[in-house]
Amino acid sequence: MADLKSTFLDVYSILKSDLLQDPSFEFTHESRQWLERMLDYNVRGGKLNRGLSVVDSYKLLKQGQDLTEKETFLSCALGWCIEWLQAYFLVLDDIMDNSVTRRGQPCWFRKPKVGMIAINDGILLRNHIHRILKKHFREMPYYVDLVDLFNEVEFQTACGQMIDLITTFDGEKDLSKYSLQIHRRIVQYKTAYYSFYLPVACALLMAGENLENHTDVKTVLIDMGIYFQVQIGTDIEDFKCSWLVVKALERCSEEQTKILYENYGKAEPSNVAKVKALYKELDLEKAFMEYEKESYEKLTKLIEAHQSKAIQAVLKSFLAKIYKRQK
Ligand code: GPP
Ligand code: MG
Ligand code: MG
Ligand code: MG
Repeated sequence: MADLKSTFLDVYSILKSDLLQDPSFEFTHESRQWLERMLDYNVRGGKLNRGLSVVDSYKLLKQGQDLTEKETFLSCALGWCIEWLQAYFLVLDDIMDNSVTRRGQPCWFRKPKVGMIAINDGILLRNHIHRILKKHFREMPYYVDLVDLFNEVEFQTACGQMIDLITTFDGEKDLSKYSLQIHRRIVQYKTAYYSFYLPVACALLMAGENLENHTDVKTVLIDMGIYFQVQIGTDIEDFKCSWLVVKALERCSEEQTKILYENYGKAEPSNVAKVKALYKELDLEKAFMEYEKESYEKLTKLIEAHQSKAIQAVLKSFLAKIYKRQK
């Protein structure tokens, strides 16, 4: 594992140096320096889970066969394309959300001398994905499918971001439009496609599969992605449409609904504390544990019904990673 990560990071250095020498642009020392700093801050700085899972998934699809050097390089490069995609989303999302920190550091647009240049950096990060694909995958029979996949997933994520934004900031704060259904749609489009489906879809394409034959795999992964967000989404201060708040709304008495309306989406610790106390009163922890158990059992059944053992192994490795997070 430590070994895979260092291989993965070596591939980053190669991809970065390609981009810094891209023959379609005449770099100056200054522009090359800007780009390198921007990439190291936003792309390399992540946890790399999504990217590494392309390599893991591809290995599992190869059923223990050793990967050739080229296969290792290409699966790492695809993993990095997902990391680039995520960096692009997060750089822009932090501006839209007016966030302060990301991964314990200032958001990129908060850095001195960056500001709104971060918007263009986001656009560049998006373009880099297609520079990388063109350079390393153009000759592959699955090149067109790969380009199409990245475009589809980007489109779905931007639509998810749209419904997140228009639900969360609709002039005034209105909890009455929040429901499990809207919560599900937001997290499905905003994170599940690019975080869960995309890595496996990349590995499937590399293994020569046709994605149209794998809609069942997509369904399972999207469901896992939704569960993953339920697990981590709290966001009381930001007035987010989280699973917890919609579950709370389902269970509230009139009196409790009033407390929720008065305190949800406010930054003051006393308001947040009142919402948390209400969650406790409503026993949301138990509701969550029931939901978790149900979804785990449902997903396990779906996975075990799959005809391919190799694909079962890929899906099970995802399942194991997310269901042990909080334990
Ligand atoms: C992060 O969601 C947003 C995305 C991953 C998608 C952004 C898409 C764009 C087209 C820009 P969040 O704001 O809920 O997460 P965080 O708390 O990490 O900012
Ligand atoms: Mg955000
Ligand atoms: Mg956001
Ligand atoms: Mg958040």
